[in-house]
Amino acid sequence: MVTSPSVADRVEKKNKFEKYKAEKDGLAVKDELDKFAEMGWEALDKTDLTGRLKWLGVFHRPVTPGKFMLRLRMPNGALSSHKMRILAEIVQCYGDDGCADVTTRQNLQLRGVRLEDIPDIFERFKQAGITSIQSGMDNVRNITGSPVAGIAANELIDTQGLVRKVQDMITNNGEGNYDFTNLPRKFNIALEGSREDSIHSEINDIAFLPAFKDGVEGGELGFNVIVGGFFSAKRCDSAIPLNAWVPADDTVVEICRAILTVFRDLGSRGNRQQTRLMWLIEEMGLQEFRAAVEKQMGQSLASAAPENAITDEGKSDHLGVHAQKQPGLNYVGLHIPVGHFYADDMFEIARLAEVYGNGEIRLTVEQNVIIPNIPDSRLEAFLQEAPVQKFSIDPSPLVRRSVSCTGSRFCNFALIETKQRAHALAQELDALFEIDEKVRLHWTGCPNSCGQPQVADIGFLGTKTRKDGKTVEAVDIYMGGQVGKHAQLGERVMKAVPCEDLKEVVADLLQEKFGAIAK
Ligand code: SRM
Ligand code: SF4
Repeated sequence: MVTSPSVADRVEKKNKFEKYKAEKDGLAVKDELDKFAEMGWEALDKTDLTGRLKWLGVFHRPVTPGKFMLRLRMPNGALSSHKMRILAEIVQCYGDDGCADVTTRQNLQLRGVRLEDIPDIFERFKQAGITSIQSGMDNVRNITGSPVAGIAANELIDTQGLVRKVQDMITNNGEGNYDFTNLPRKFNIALEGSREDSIHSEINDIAFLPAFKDGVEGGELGFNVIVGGFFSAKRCDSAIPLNAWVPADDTVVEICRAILTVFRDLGSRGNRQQTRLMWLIEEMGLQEFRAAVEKQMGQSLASAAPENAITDEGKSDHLGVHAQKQPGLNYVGLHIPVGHFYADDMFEIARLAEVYGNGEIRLTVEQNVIIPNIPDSRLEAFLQEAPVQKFSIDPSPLVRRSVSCTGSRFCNFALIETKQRAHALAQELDALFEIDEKVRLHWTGCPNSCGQPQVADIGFLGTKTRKDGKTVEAVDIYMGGQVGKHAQLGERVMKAVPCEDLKEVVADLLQEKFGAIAK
């Protein structure tokens, strides 16, 4: 148990989530799944149904009663064609209800799932090495890493092994780990291994950015550690430097373990809006927090290399054909409109990965898919394939850069429909304008900001407003989000714009701020 002078005297009334976690740990429902499947969802204890099952990645969707979303874990957004096919088969069982989404944490969520099938699904997962454990509620979310780790020509550190090790430590190799199933709140970790910050690490609770020790180019490679980034309905913040450099070895796993332990033992469990890591860092002060992490690790940390020194400006979206660092091989990024697809699409992606690549598939935080390891000699044939026409490698500019959270179709927090609207608006505006600038559009259905509107050039955050005496769906508009070397969060520039007026409003913004020219 970690202690700290600055938070020792904290007096707080624990929030209601803490009460139910103390009664029964979320992970405990793992042993009750057969019973739950027999009982049926309507007979379940309400807290098990709406709360604890999320510890296993099983999310009841009140918007579609009796149907569940299954959130997986995909370290680095990597999976095999075999896994993709199993996931497609599961989705296919649910007919019109079955579909899937690539998430903003380069992960997959399956939809339409029935509770009675979960024990069988988990058995299949086990055989295939798929896990959904600890992917929701007060747990560490999917750990993100460059989607082109191990294959990018400009890579500095291949993060795949480390991301996997961090996940295995946190989840006990996918079996579930009671050490980290009762954190004060959700937690995000990201490891970037190239000069390009492809996973916008600054919005994570812990992120690792490549850095040469002491800033000496060509010296020992490791990571600078930044901490405390998060979005929430009441407050959004970029991560701040911990002033720590770690080598690219098991020290990464150990510092994650130490920070999680400090957070678990010292983090506030009072007002739920003030329980993310940043609040603890501020309460303790960065120096005391850093010292607590060192104490927990049993070693002192080296000072950070000059901040962000080797991170590039901006970032690519990985769409299109790219030569890999392995001579003669290419990766190809396919655009999945707002990340939404169906069983048939998933089967096709699995087939393409096997026929043209080596069966590997990667997912991006822009909600797209990458097929790596395609030989030069097979590229032409690959590009002629029907799914590559459907999931274009070079979509129109705004469609290409639209990202969206789930929205009201499946999410009960949503104040607006997002995915269809995001895609339709981008299509309409692409038809009207020539746009040279790379304008990234991010949509999110409520202030939780799952669609990250604050990292976008133009961000849309769902709300409601009154128009002509009626309540209508609307958005607050954010602008100025930057990713990469000069990462900064966008700011709200307009409030409660009715969605029905958006086409004109965004058309003006595109012309005034991004040089769009009417066709
Ligand atoms: Fe999220 C809750 C969807 C990324 C901040 N998020 C939810 C829930 C689970 C709410 C619910 O139970 O319905 C949403 C499930 C809807 C559904 O059916 O899909 C949901 N969040 C998503 C996804 C699927 C959006 C997407 O379409 O891609 C993303 C899943 C990522 C994953 O694979 O694990 C997703 N959520 C994010 C991100 C972005 C990120 O991580 O880069 C954020 C902001 C970053 C952060 O967390 O600091 C985010 N989600 C939240 C929050 C606000 C957290 C807070 O501290 O207040 C909530 C609400 C909560 O936790 O109380 C939330
Ligand atoms: Fe749901 Fe809101 Fe997250 Fe969108 S931002 S998925 S509406 S919780």
